Amino acid sequence: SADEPDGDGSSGAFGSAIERGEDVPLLTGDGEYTDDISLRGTTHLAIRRSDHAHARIESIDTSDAAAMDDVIAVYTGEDVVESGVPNTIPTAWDLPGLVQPQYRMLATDKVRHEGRGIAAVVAETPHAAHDALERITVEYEPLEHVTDPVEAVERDAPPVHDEAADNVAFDFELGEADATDEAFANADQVASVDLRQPRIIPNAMEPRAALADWEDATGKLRLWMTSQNPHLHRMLLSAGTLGLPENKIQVIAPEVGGGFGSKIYHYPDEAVTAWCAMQLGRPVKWQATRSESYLTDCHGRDHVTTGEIALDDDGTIRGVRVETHAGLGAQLSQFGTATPSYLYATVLSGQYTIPAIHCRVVGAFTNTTPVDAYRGAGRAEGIYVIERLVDVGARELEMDPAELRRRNLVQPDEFPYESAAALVYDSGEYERAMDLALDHVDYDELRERQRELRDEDRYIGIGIGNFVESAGLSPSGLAGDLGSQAGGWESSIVRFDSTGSVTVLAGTADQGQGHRTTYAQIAAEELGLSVDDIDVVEGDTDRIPQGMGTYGSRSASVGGGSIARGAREVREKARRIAAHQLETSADDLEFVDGEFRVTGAPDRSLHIQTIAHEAYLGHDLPEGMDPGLEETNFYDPENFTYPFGTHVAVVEVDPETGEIEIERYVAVDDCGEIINPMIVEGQVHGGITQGIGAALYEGAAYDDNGHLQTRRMDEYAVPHSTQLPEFETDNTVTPSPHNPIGVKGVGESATIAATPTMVSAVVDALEPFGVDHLDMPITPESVWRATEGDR
Ligand code: MCN
Repeated sequence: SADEPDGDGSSGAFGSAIERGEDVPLLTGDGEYTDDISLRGTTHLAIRRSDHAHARIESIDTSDAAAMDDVIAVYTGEDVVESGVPNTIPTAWDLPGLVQPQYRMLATDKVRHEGRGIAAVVAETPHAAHDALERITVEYEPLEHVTDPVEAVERDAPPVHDEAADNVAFDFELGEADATDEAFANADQVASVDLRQPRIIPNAMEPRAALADWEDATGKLRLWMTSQNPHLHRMLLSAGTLGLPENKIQVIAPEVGGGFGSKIYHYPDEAVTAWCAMQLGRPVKWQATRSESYLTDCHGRDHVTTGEIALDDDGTIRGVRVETHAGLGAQLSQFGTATPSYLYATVLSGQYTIPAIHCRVVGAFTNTTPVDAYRGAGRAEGIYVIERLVDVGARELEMDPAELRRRNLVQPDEFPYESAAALVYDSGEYERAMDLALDHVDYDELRERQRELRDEDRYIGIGIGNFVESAGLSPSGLAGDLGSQAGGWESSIVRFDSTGSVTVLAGTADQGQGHRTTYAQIAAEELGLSVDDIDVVEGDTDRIPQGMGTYGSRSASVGGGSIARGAREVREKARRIAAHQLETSADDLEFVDGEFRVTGAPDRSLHIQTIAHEAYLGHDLPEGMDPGLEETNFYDPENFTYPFGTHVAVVEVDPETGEIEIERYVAVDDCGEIINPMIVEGQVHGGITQGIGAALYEGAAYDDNGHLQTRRMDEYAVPHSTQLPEFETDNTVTPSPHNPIGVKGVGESATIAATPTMVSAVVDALEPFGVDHLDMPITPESVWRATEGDR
């Protein structure tokens, strides 16, 4: 069950807005990223990519490129095949009936999306490698292509893979179809919405990069890379791609400049980098250009959906029915199957008691960049659908959208709450968070002001976004039952050294989230120390034997849970040593300020750091106790955590120009116990920004030839700081019973909340124009067109 962090609390570390220790090197240019690392004799890799969306490769002539100065080697997909390595980029999540086409490091027979790697040039300098790319001659036979997930599964669409003539990778269903049909038949009203969630391109500050070093004498590969999960990369590289045992691969993630999901995946490019190093016996470095990132980083979302909601006249939601076509891109990325299926369909109940839910998802191959998890992954898409449905339902019933939400919220005494979409929510006080958010904007007064302004032809809109998300996928057994090839556990080592300092080694891998600070806070709290006594190490598979990594907002709950458990074990061992040396029983010791004190005789005490020294001397330990003071912990939580909250946006929309101004943005989040309120607020700020980006600006576009049109920063619009309001944030705290420190994730919450909130606000502003829904991104042009007839 949930307990408070169970140090004595005197350290005060847990819950404090401690400044991020990692920021000084990051902000002063001392952070070491993959591209900053150079080994003696490093060579440089550039990858020739397909400029066709779909084509048969007739021939590749590399001779001119190979003859260029400073070019060391040019390889094609055939060379990789001939090398005899397994050469598979594996899928990491199976689904019933899933079609898994071959996915090699470099294409051999066909290219199936623009940007697909065809050939690799290794040269003495990056420039020489890039120049040589242009001297490779590729002859193609262009083939028909398809980029839209609905068109892809239509009868006459060209097949992306021979194995899936209908382009259907999977056809997934969740919930009870018959019960849902019955709920719809018996309901007073039905409202529906057709919507698209466009492709999002991740835009991490640091594009992907890899540096590989092969040591022939030991047969060991060292690979520095921009990874959110080095151990997972080690595992997939090992068996799937290179055929090396795991103990012959060291994956190191140095500083990683943002990921947002895109650096979870095992891409062909890093594998090619490693393979080239193995061929040449020289270090090989690959650094993606920004355009390469747009073309090859996994994209997010790409859903086309019809949603329906069945309601009674009093506002009771009876059922929800959803059918989605999810674009998967040309190849299955590792979790590209899980994201639009389990992670999506299971949150369709949102914060509401909905007795009947049915969802069908058709996963479609298209001639586009592979799609996988992007911040909010699946949960963002699902919450968007349910929140849009609640809004259109409220319109249908002519009921205030806050009121309709309130009437259906899961109540605090209903937890654990099992939804009709197969999740068991851990804990929550949804109405309290919603009320707090509405109070922040003076909701009733604001509605009044909205009515008054409409008389002056001014249109403000109030958007409400209620969300609940499944964060920290676990336990491993459940994940495995559903098809995951990864575990839901996390691992850590808590190690005192003989001077009394502590090193925490964690299997997660930060890309900006602040783990070095928050993990130190957890350990400091449990051990009665200051955060300055704690060093946190992540991102090196040789130093940290096992781990699953950072994604799905799991690090605080699963990684942090593991650290807390490890620290408690260490503390208990220290207690036994203290009891022995103080000649008392362990039960007679209290732990205050890092000291074990004999109850009633506080002058008889030993500090845990002194005990650490003793533990490594080993001179005077209890009978049978091994020396040392460290603990390796594997922690597999009993379930997900379920962060939740309500966001409210107030916008003013000018129907004449289509311009949207965000007046206010209020976010009330509940992520359980808060380790560091400043870091949590930072996560919320970043998340809102990305949600607003998706709602108003972002979206990948393909032209009629299947070429990505949004392939540069001036073509793909992310929000600028000047386009954002001051965010107003607040929290409620409902501890999760699913981990030892009562935390819930927060890394994705605000991204999940912000898209429905923003769309709700703009659509609310345009109610007088009869606008029920607008697809993202809602641009001035789309507003202008939607209001055209009524201006
Ligand atoms: N935290 C806290 N108290 C809580 C919950 C979390 O203080 N109750 C802290 C954590 O200790 C951690 C941070 O908040 O420092 C985020 O924790 P968590 O929600 O566990 O998420 P992860 O650390 O697992 O990070 C993953 C999540 C995801 S899935 C995406 S996508 C995302 C995100 O984090 N990508 C990010 N935030 C990002 N932030 C940055 N800077 N860069 C990214 O690429």
